Amino acid sequence: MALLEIPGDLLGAIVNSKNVAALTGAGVSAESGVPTFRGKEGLWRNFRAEGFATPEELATPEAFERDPKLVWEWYDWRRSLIAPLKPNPGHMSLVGFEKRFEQFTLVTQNVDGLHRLAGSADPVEMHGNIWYTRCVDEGTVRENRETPLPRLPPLCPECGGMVRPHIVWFGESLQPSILERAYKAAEEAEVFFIIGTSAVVQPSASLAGIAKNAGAIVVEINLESTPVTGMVDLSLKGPSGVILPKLLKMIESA
Ligand code: BV8
Repeated sequence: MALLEIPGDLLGAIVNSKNVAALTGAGVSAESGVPTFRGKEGLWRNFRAEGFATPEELATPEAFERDPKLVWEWYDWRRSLIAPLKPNPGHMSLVGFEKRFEQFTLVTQNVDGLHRLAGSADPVEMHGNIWYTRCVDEGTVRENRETPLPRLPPLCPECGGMVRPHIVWFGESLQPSILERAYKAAEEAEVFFIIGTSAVVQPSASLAGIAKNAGAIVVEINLESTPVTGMVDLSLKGPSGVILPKLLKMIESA
């Protein structure tokens, strides 16, 4: 297969790295059929919810407070959409990275669970996981893969109270332990990959800059340029499901 245009010295540095990290966004799941957020056929556009100017407003605690059933309808719709989908070669290649590099940390903004399904051992799920619910009163987190959900909003099997998606909404802080793992990975990486993300959501988008400032080689894989493209050492334009397998092959055969 035709390989990628990577300067020899950069490829050498990647091959010889011991500590590598990657941040993924919705673009990595796009080739599995999961709609991205901000693309033309993005999730934000395709869910018409009266009373909400943009679906992005749905991903907030205020929306849930105001209309938990509507917010759950959006998540139930997305869960049913994602349930039959499978990891793509991009997800599988990142499992290959995990096996190839001595220390590899996968940080993801994606909530679809496809990295785990592909076999990634312990992805840092910055924004939570759509297959988990959290009891609003007790805080208990449970896995729930029912699609469609029998009742909206679903109730806690323990206390009968309401449960919410175990997802980080806009305006909500990320779990400190999750943030710590992500910052540590960015600070310690010799090579930091930023793959399939529009790099606009904080604090995830700041990880590439943290890695760069700590001396890492930063590599972006995306269909288009993003706010971080200007500062990366290498920008590989194209679908991650095509580029990542080629990159892994080059690294393994170097
Ligand atoms: C927080 C959950 C502290 C819902 C999501 C500075 C500091 C702190 C906060 C902020 C700040 N500035 C702004 C904020 C507020 C906010 C924020 O970042 N707003 C943005 C919009 C400006 N951040 C927060 O609120 C965060 N909380 O910081 O806590 C705090 C506390 C209180 C008050 C203030 C601060 C919480 C952020 C979490 C939000 N939750 N989702 C849900 O998912 O159901 S974010 C949402 O966007 C998704 O989770 C998604 O993961 C994330 C990022 O989107 P992408 O993954 O990048 O997807 P997108 O569609 O945008 O782009 C796809 C990309 O892939 C494109 O570039 C495309 O070209 C590319 N692509 C497509 N196909 C392919 C491909 N690439 C390769 N191959 C392909 N085949």
